[in-house]
Amino acid sequence: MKISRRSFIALATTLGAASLIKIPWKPSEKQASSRTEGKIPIMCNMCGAGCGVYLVNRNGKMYVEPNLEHPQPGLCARSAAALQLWNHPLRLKKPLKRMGERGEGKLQEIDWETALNEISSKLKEIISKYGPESVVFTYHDFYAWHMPLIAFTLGTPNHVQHASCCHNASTYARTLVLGAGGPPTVDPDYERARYVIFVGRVLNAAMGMVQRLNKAREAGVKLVYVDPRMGNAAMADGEWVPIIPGTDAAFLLAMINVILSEKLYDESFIKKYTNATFLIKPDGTPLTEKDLGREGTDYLVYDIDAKDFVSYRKAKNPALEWEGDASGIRVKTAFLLLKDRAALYKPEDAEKICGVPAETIKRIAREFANAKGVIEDGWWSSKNANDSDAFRAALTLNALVGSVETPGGLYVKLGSKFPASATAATDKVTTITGGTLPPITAKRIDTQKYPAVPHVFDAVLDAILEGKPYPVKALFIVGTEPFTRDVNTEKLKKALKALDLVVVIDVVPNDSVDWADYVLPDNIFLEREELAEVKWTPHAAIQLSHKALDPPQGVDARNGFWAMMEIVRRTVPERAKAIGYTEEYADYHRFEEFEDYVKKKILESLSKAWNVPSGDIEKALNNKGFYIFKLWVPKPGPGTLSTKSGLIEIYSLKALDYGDDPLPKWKTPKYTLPSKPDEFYLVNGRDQYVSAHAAWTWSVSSLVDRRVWMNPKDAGRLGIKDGDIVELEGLDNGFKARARVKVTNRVREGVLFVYNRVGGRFSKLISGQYQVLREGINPNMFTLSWLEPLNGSTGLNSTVRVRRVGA
Ligand SMILES: Nc1nc2c(c(=O)[nH]1)N[C@H]1C(S)=C(S)[C@@H](COP(=O)(O)OP(=O)(O)OC[C@H]3O[C@@H](n4cnc5c(=O)[nH]c(N)nc54)[C@H](O)[C@@H]3O)O[C@H]1N2
Ligand SMILES: Nc1nc2c(c(=O)[nH]1)N[C@H]1C(S)=C(S)[C@@H](COP(=O)(O)OP(=O)(O)OC[C@H]3O[C@@H](n4cnc5c(=O)[nH]c(N)nc54)[C@H](O)[C@@H]3O)O[C@H]1N2
Ligand code: SF4
Ligand SMILES: [Mo]
Repeated sequence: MKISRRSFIALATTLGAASLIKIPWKPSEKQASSRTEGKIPIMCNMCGAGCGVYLVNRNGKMYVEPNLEHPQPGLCARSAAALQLWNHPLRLKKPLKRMGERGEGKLQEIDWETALNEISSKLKEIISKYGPESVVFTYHDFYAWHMPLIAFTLGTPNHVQHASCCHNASTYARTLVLGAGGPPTVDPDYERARYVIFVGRVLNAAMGMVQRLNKAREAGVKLVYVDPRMGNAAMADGEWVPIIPGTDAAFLLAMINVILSEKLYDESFIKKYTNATFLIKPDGTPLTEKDLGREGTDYLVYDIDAKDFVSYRKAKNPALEWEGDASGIRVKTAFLLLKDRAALYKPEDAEKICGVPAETIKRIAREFANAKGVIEDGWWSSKNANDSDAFRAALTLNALVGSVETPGGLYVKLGSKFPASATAATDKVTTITGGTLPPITAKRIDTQKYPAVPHVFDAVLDAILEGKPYPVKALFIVGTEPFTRDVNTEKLKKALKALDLVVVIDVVPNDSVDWADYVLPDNIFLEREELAEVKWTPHAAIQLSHKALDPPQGVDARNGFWAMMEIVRRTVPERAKAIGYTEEYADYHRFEEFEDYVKKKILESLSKAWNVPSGDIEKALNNKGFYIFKLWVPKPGPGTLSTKSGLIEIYSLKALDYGDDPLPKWKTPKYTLPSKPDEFYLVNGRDQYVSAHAAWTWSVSSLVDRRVWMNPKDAGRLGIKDGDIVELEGLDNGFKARARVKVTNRVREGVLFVYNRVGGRFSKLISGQYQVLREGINPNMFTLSWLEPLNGSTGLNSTVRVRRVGA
């Protein structure tokens, strides 16, 4: 009989108490034979970055250390605290079932069989009445790769991630300007960077970024942080530019103004790699060969040498600044249109919007252009529901100074060709297992309302509450926390109340546990194997996170992939069978055979795509935890991009298709702006040790500052002292909450700052010393459903009235 990896490891692990603990521990069978004893390669998941680390066992002590050879080595306080999450006193130990009303947090332990059977019988009922599309899975990093397989096998198109609250604004910008995708697809080449501007971005995650920047530091890189508050990195080195929240686009457009009017741009780069030379008609669309009665549909430019309109692919000397008549059509280059747009943002005018002195804007624009700098392309960008224009302007600036695919500019990541777990085409669904299913006819909910970028959860809430475009009756919340993730808490609560089934899969009691009908305890990343892409590297690489530990004693946690597949199988057995998932896997120990099969299929696909023997890849994954298929090297500029023209589109043709403005502009945020002396912007963000997962660990939880930051001038004016208790009242939703104040110069006047996700927790299951998580505020509770059209990016900043209530 084959000894399962799981049961083998189960013999070896017991409950410990801190991150440095003495416990009997052995690497598993497979691990012991293949690599250095006592060091297991892991993909850290203490935040979504997924860095390479090792779980080390030395002299009976366990700890996490970075895998320095890995293309994305991870080293940060949060990964170091991972073992405290593993043996957390509040870890969910058994499945739970709701006993009271939703929101009451009255839950009772039940066994796995009962939980899975009850959930699936409820699902059967819901599906028979409303169809499988009425079931929605919402999630973040955990099982993100698996989710299409799980959802499509059940028959629903609706797997809706967190992205509208995270990166949809910057992703929309990357799509329009570079034809790229989510945040890891583009990033600065930190190693060679000379001048980096971060807009609302903190060097919070390690991701090898800090190490790479260190090389640039030795060469004298300058770092600029545009942010209403000074994060730890800005305090450590660099220049802090305190800006008024929600005005980044105005600041960046003013930089464009300076660079264009002072001719600081890289003319040959722009001509060669961007569509600045395209001729634009009065209706905003580009002039094509067809417009001139010629054959073909290519976009036209004016060739100075040929003195004629020529396809942009063939022009030898295209004009950048040309305006005139093309067979009776008045045309103007995209570059001139950008100039016209930027003319609306003279530094002196932008200063009035963004609060940054005109002289500072000019200086930074000149420094940036002279150094051929890079502006980071944005990660968490759902701040003011107007942020996509800021990132469009940022990408335009990178293009103007020639910083795309060049040394020290932005890179466009090499894809690893990692296959999808399932793909839904119009004729059928194909899965990684080789199985097929009939097509899913229902359209996903979010993209019907927000067509440009998927994963807009607010559209799911609309469907739950309005039954449109069709009813949603069941929600799976998988490794994500809507209460600290999403906007509009009241709407969220109403929607959760209206559902027929709510299932939460997590490792600790997040707040939505109180609203769940069933809670399923998951494995943490140290307890499961995962094959994944290496995200934060320009190179094409994959990694294997090894299963290193079993859950501590007394914790009956199970792999969420198994739990979801079991629910699917029990609900739609025939569909599960069609993709190769059968009843035998109900035995948890046999499930790893299914996992191994999936892994084998992925490796086969990669081996074929890269023409590398599967065995070579597997050997490297077993020994070092990663495999690099291809290295990125800087070039003089980009190759063919996935934009409509294949060029960097400083004038976005895709935006025209969406009916959007082809050029960036600043728009006023949707929340009520502060206008009285006691009214403030409330902004939030992270720092190095702040994350949802780490906030649960004691070492981080006791470090985190749960106070509201206030500038000394504001505090003095309102008679508020450091440590006083204030009440904040949302200007738009009237929500009230109290917190202590930290008086600090690290936040701009008129702005308050808090860390997100570390305070204002409410689950009844939070007990003992972890009750500190209740202190402070949850900034999401002051927001309404402010969303950008097209991409659904939310506004997680808000505005509040402040009142001192005590010392
Ligand atoms: N430590 C840690 N690291 C993480 C994570 C984590 O939870 N913790 N999560 C990961 C994830 S999912 C993401 S998306 C990334 C996010 O990483 P980042 O994109 O760097 O986001 P934050 O770290 O939240 O920093 C946001 C900054 O924006 C500022 N800000 C707020 N409003 C505005 C505004 O209107 N304009 C400007 N210019 N600035 C503003 C805030 O003050 C804050 O300093 O981090 C990843 N890494
Ligand atoms: N106000 C405000 N709101 C924000 C942000 C902000 O900066 N400010 N940031 C936004 C961004 S960028 C993002 S990405 C989202 C993130 O929002 P979420 O997706 O909610 O955040 P995560 O940090 O990924 O944590 C999610 C949950 O995963 C659980 N968890 C940890 N390990 C495991 C595991 O192994 N398995 C399972 N099943 N669960 C596990 C944690 O207990 C936690 O409840 O929030 C967004 N919302
Ligand atoms: S940044 Fe830190 S917490 Fe996030 S994955 Fe990397 S090592 Fe882990
Ligand atoms: Mo995020």
